[in-house]
Amino acid sequence: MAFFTKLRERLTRSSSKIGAGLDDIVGETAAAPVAPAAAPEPSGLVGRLFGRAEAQVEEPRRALDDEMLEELEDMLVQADLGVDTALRVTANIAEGRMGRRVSSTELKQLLATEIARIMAPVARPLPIYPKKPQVVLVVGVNGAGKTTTIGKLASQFRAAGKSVVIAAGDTFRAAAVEQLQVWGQRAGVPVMVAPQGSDPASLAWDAMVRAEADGADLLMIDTAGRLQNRQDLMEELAKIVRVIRKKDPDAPHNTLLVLDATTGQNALSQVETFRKLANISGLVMTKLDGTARGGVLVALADKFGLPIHAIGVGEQIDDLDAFDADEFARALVGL
Ligand SMILES: Nc1nc2c(ncn2[C@@H]2O[C@H](COP(=O)(O)OP(=O)(O)OP(=O)(O)O)[C@@H](O)[C@H]2O)c(=O)[nH]1
Ligand SMILES: [Mg+2]
Repeated sequence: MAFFTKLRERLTRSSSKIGAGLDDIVGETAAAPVAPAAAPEPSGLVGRLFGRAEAQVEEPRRALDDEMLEELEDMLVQADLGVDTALRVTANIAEGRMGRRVSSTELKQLLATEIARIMAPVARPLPIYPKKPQVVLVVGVNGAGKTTTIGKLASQFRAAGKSVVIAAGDTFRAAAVEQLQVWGQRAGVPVMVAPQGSDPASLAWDAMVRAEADGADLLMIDTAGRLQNRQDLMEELAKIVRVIRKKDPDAPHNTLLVLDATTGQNALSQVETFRKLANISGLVMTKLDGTARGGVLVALADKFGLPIHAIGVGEQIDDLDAFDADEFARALVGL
């Protein structure tokens, strides 16, 4: 679980927004002891001397009342959970606890429990089917992290003993093809390319033929980044799907929408648009490192219930892993 240690470090480093917000609400001051999230229990003489002294410092408490709930709600909206989700989470925390004096740590634990409850049903790894090749189409707006995610996924599938073929369906930009070839080399996976400006649907067809002939387990198709308002690009995507269905009526078996966590609430409208266009089967959220906007994942889970297959926490090949609801919830609230 080394990965999730990294997630926690990166999320708490960059997006302890909610944790700090809760501390503020309860009224903790800078004078209170702040232990690093993953610090081991103090041990030995120094620990006995100082550990105990610190443990005796009482955490500030505040009675749960309407005013405090409103502050909590506002803070959660600010943290990108969205109004509906923030309201419901706050109501659940309040239930049966009005008037009770809570500490910031208790509030973080309550919030983590609520968030984990929302996230648990969507924490599902990319399903692997016996079908060969399993076709994974990867879509999203410009710069979301599609190509990087394909590189990372291909590498992990390779490591798990699967044979993978990648199709560089972004025939728009020469640099995109080169970028994918670099990832293919790193992952040890063949990358099918087509001349710049050629029809990505015909590349997708060729890639289907090749993946079938090779007996590949997985075919991952990269696509050009498309803004929601570019009708021509959206039609191009529909054509890719039509063409691969001529080879396999069940394909693509997975259509992954890659979302950039730093876009915050905009991720919600991206899901809505892409869902109309393609049968989105799951999400990958990238760039959870270095953003204070991880809260949008909670809003997405609550609103759409689409599986979150993986999250990206960096630019390196191993900076992607399965999504774990409890770990995420704890990291997000700064526990
Ligand atoms: N910090 C961080 N950067 C990431 C992550 N995933 C992708 N990136 C970076 O985001 C930038 C865009 O990633 P790409 O994979 O090229 O995105 P894309 O969706 O293929 O972009 P287009 O093909 O232009 O639409 C690159 O600089 C990546 O290194 C992540 O999880 N964390
Ligand atoms: Mg790309």
